[in-house]
Amino acid sequence: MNMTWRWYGEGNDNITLDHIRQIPGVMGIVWSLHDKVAGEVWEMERIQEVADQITSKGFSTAVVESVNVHDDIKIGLPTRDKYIDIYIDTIRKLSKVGVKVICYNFMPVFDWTRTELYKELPDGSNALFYEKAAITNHPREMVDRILKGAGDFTMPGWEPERLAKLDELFAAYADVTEEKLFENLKYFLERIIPVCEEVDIKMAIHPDDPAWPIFGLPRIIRSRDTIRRMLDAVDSPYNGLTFCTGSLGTNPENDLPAMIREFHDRIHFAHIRNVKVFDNGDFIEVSHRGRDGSVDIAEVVKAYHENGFTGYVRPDHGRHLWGEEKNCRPGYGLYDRALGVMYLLGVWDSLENAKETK
Ligand code: CS2
Ligand code: MN
Repeated sequence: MNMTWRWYGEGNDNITLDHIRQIPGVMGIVWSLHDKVAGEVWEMERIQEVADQITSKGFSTAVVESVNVHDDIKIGLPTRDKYIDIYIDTIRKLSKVGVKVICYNFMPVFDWTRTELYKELPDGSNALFYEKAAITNHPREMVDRILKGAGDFTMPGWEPERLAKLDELFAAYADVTEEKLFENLKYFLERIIPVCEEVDIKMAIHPDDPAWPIFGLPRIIRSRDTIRRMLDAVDSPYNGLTFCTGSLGTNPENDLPAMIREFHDRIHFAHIRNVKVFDNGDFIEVSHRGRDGSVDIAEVVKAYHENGFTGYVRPDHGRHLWGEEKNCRPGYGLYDRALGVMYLLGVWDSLENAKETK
């Protein structure tokens, strides 16, 4: 288990690399050029600059999250080849600075979706919340609420410029069924995976969050069967997964430890976090501790351990603690994620110790 931490970059994250250095066990930084919108060229100088900042503090640059996929690729428009060429150019450039895994997603229009960013938990902390009944047929309402709640912080997948054209985007996806979206993903993978094999970068698709279709848009990475289908469609170790327990865990029917046991050799990046799912389908993000939510995090770590997992791991989101919501990006405060790192490493180390004393 190779522990990492998502960092939004100098001047774009109140948490510095020097802070992160003090969290025990963190070896790598999960990074990106966060000002780039999907389809834009990534210049080598910019890539090199961030990679140098990261390595100068002793961290690895091995994981990039995300290189976002342009909507034209997801929709399957004729312009998709141009955007796939740009994607390939980025993959090649990233391979020159030690990148080994690229996390991305194939969700139409929205990346993760929530209805509240600062829902108070019984202990007075607050966290991202999803209220099923609040998802109406009017995505505009939800978008406005989320963007307003985030204040000055930019959030990946929530680019205001792109979402300003919501009606056009929805119209463009009108004919994209689940089947069509899957075909478009396959087309994309068939073009990029040979390059990934050549430059030794593994692609790791992030599951849909939440793990069901919303606003009538198809979602294709949300369960054991949909994941199996995607992995089999392009059967290369370079076509792999970001296994996010927070996203897949929104559907209690997903047996996460069983999925890890089945897919471990294709999981290149593990997002580990807990969610508490209510009977009516609402869910809230909670601490990493298993008993605080619906995901048995210790069992999740055990499933990785059993399979000798050597891939990259990060605590995904955290609650906002001790008033930090005023100066952190929603879900990406310092404290709860740092507690998460310690919980995950605590479980891992105890499993390792038990193995040694056997
Ligand atoms: C992340 C996702 O913050 C998060 O929820 O796990 O936004 C993730 O970065 C993207 O889906 C990957 O493309
Ligand atoms: Mn995730």
